[in-house]
Amino acid sequence: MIPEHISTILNLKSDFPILNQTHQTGNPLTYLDSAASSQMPTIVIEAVNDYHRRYHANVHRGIHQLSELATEGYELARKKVKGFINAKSKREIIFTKGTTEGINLVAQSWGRANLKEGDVVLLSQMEHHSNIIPYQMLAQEKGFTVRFIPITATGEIDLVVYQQLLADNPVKLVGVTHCSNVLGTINPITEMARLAHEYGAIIVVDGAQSTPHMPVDMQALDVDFFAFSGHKMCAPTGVGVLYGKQALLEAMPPFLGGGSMINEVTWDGFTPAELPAKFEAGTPNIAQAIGLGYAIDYLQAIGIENIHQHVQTVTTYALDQLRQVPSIQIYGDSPSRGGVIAFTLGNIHAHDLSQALDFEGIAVRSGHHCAQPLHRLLGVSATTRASFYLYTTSDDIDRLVQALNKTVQFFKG
Ligand code: 7TS
Repeated sequence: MIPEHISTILNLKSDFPILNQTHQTGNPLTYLDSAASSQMPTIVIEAVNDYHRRYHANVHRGIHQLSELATEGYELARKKVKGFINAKSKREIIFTKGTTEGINLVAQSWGRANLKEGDVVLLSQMEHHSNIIPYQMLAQEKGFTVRFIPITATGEIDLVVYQQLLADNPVKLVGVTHCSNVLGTINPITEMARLAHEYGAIIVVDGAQSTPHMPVDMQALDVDFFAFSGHKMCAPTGVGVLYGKQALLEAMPPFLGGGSMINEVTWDGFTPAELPAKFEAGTPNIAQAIGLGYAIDYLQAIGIENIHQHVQTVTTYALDQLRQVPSIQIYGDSPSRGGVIAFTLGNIHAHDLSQALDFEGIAVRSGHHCAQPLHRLLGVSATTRASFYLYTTSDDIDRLVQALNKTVQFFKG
């Protein structure tokens, strides 16, 4: 069972209005799809509403009261992000639409300026499509090679082979996820960054699944770029962050062109604005960024270490319980793992399984989870994934396990 003190610290369902409703089946809603999108606490929903009701206006443009309030709110959110990830400066915090846009920004800006034929971009076999395709797209144009670091039988990055690949190839960029959205593996980023730098490469980290769950400290990790999404950490969709070391961002060309990202424009050309405006062309997602700031307040009030501990405990409990379900196969067995568990159940198709779970009021995700090459490597076309967050309780896990047992019986009969 989950130790009493943990479930008492994080008994947070009442903060999340969406979780306090009944599923159309009449069962309680059991939300186990937080790795896709987490839910928002009242404080975030209210903050976004408050912006819409009281100070909706464009930022960095007007000298009227509403615009100034909106600018203050937006820039305060940037300050909160800076503190949350321990960046050195607010200039290193670029608001994006999400992780996908952040990685595309790095590929299209840093990559376009620095990668050429003969170079190697080194990714891992457990990457989400958003950390593969931006480099494949650019490679088609520039002629560099994309290689993949293999993973071990337990679903971990093979550090020996990683070092070998760095030594044997002209690697310019390492792109790796901090936490796999399928296997749950938490990768040793500090060590990987140290090795990348030793061999003269930069490292770009996909923090979509780690930032909501554990302390991410840019100084301790010493990574060059780090991207994450608001909607997986109690904030709305449509906002994310790209952190980049200031010197790198300063040397990079803009990604998108338009309003706000310039110093001066003439018929003949333009000069880009200072950071971070250089990378924030057009009207940003203001309400969403303000919501992200409040989500950070909420996570910090609970304590990111407490959240990490809670999710670890829930995940360990879930693994113990799930392993007892007949014919289950769980993918990923790293001792260092986050709150996602992907599995198959005999030869029941993943989509049928999630449909059966939905009939019980349980929300999980089925499919390849935007990691098709990884699924091919695992020898399956689809898995079912349960994922947990700060509001997940042992009751949620018990309902999942009960429903899985029922499904096994149903398909047997
Ligand atoms: N990287 C990882 C590791 C992810 O899990 C996701 C989203 C992304 C990048 C992309 O984030 P976005 O906010 O730009 O879309 N992953 C998932 C998932 O696992 N299920 O739905 C979305």
